[in-house]
Amino acid sequence: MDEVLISRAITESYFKEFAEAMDVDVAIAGAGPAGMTAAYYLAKEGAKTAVFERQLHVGGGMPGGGMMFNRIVVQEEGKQILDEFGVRAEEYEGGLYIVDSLEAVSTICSKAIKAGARILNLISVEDVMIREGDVITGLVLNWSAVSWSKLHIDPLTIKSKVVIDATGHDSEVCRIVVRKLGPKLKTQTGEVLGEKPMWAQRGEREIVENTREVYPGLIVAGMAASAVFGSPRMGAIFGGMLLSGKRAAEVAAEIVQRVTPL
Ligand code: 48F
Repeated sequence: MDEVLISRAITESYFKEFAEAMDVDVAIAGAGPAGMTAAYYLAKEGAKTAVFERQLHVGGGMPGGGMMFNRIVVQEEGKQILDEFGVRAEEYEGGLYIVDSLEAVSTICSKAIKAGARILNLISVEDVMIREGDVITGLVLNWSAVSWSKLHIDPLTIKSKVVIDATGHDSEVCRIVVRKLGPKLKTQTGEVLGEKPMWAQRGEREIVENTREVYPGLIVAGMAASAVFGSPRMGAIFGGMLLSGKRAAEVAAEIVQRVTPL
């Protein structure tokens, strides 16, 4: 067995995928439940989709369940998406279902990749790329290890027809846009309004309404959508994240159609 052959297999395969991810229909920042669900629905419909995840692990806040108990709760609408993924959900009471968070994360990730989405972990989105009219046309990426170790190393870029900010509570891509391009988001103030205290029912309702194009070429999904539009957090109920991911895929597909020359 040739060790160098093993190394060559890994690097050649990886860089082929990375090169393909450099020009995509949809680039997604964050492989939490919202980002991976969006990636699944987009890839399933044939959109070239890449997800960039800062951490070693995927799933964002999902594997940790509620306060480290690796269970999550979904309501009926969220369960329908889990049914489609083949994730088991056991009826609890009050219209709620209980789900093993590790089964959910691993299955959604697997479904997204098998549908054709590329998920690249240990890569951080550190900026956006723009063109005339300040339209967002891609992402600026660096290895997470570079920022963690504070190395002074320039990033690389990828091009996309639309970007989805699925970075969770920090809504990092939207905050970068406000910092660099001014308070021009489609919110009341043009800025990130900031997440409100816990109110699960309202948070779950508003997250889907908040999943939209917040800046030309930029959609916001999942907890980032709640944070950007100033909606309440909802804790360890995850139906809204799945529904928001699905909605983000629909909005992204419309934008891809709009900007793709016939
Ligand atoms: O935080 P996260 O799980 O966001 P989500 O998909 O789901 C939120 C829930 O987990 C939970 C909740 C439920 O009620 O409130 O918090 O909206 O996943 C976001 C992912 O984005 C990654 C981060 O590591 C996480 O895995 N991320 C954040 N910033 C960046 C990033 C960045 N700049 N570049 C790449 N990945």
